[in-house]
Parts: sequence; structure tokens; C-alpha cells
Amino acid sequence: MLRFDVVTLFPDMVRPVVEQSILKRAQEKGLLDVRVHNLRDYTDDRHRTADDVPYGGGAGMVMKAEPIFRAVDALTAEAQEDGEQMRVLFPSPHGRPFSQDYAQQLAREQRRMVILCGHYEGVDERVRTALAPEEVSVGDYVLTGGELPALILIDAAARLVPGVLGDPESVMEESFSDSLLEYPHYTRPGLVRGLGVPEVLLSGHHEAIRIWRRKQALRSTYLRRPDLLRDRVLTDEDQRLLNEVISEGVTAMSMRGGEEE
Ligand code: 4GY
Repeated sequence: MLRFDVVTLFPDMVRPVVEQSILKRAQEKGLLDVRVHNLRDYTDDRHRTADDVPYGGGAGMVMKAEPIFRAVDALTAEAQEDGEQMRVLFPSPHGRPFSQDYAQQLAREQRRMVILCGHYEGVDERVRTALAPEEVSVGDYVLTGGELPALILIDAAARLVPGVLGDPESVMEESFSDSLLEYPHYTRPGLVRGLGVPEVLLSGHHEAIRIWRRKQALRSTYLRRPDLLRDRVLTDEDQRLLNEVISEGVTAMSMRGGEEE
């Protein structure tokens, strides 16, 4: 079972999210276990102080190292008792970029994953020095804390665990269309505010639908994220479809998803 232990000063930023929808269901099915730990429970003073002013002065607060050490010690002891290994993650803009491959690696992880959520201006550097946590970044921007990134890691990994998504085909299909953007989706009714559904999707012709979707995925990727196609070896079929896309040109129609072939 995929297990995450989230250590945070703001458990309510994390708990309600993992108790909804697919993550909730995954936990009920015993495929995922997310435990949220309040860092304040690992402080030792009367005021349960988890942060303090920075040495050298400056704005903002810095998270104290000791409560984090104590939390990690407690989780390490617990893992040891249960005969399990542990991997410690630390979301930060300094980290290794998170990606679908990274998520896949987390999804296959046998060890418990502890996610240390920093907050405020930062965390006492001695947490890095002593624990050498694995730093992971969800993007080149600065957030107020590691809680949202923690949820991103959990969410992206959990949906890759077999059985978490209702339909095993959706993950299969996705791994096939690996690192292409998604094709467009439609649902009922057939006409919304005068907008129809591409004819082929109503045809019941499964092979034609497969090819249309593949071409749409290639078109969308070519137009919006050409970097994803750059170093990719295409199958003969993909190359043929992409050639069609290119020869059709970047028209208003193709920007709308190529609705009337
Ligand atoms: N971007 N990717 C990110 C972040 C903010 C620790 C307090 C990011 O992963 N984390 O912006 N985190 C945190 C980092 C100290 C602020």
C-alpha cells in the first residue's frame, strides 16, 4: 500500500483534501494511506512554538529545526517497529522538478514517504544538513508552504496505483499516449449553445475514433507544447497523422480542435 506521512503546521490544509473524491476512495479500498501529523505536537515548550525570528534579522519567520527532527524521529521509530523503510521528501523550489516520471516512481515506492511541509520564509537550514531530505519542486514559483505541493505529489502518485482509478483503461490509454497532451472530450447533450460534437465520435466506428483522438492529441501537442515532440521517435502512424496536422496548417479550425475535418 502506498503510504504518505505529511508533517505540517497546517493539517487542515491537507486532511480535508485527501478525504475527498478519488483519494478518499483509494484509502477506503486500502490502496493508499495518508496520515497527517501536526508539527505542533512535536514542540516542547508551553506555547508550542514551531517558528522563530531569523538569525541575522530580516522579515518573516523561520521554522525551528527541533520539532521537525522530533517528528521524523517518531516516524522513523514507528516505521522500524513495523519493519518498514522510509523516504523523506521536502517540497521546495530548490528541488528536483516533479514530473509524470517522478510521480510514477513514487507510485511504485515500497517505503513510507514522509513529506515535510515548510511554511513562512523557510526552514532552519540544519534540517537539510542533518536529514538530507529529497527536495522536490512542483514548479518555478514560490508558495507560502509545502502543503499544496505535498498534495500534488500524493495526488499524482495515487492515481497511478493500479485500482485507484475506476477504469483500468484510462491509465493504460494514458501510458500509451505518454507525454502527449490529451485529446478533446465531449459528453451529452449533442448540442450545447449551438456547439455540436465531432461526427466521428457519434459513428460507433472504434478504429476511426481511435485515429481521430490520436490525431487530436498530436495536433494539440504540436500547437501548444512542441517541446514534448522534439526528441520523440514517432511510430509510422503518428508521423503520418502529424504530417496531416502540419499540412492542414494552423487554422482557426485546428485551434478549436479541428472539429470539421
Ligand atoms: N515551488 N515546489 C514549492 C514551494 C514554498 C519551504 C517555505 C515549490 O515545491 N515547493 O514554493 N514551497 C515553501 C518552501 C519553505 C515555503
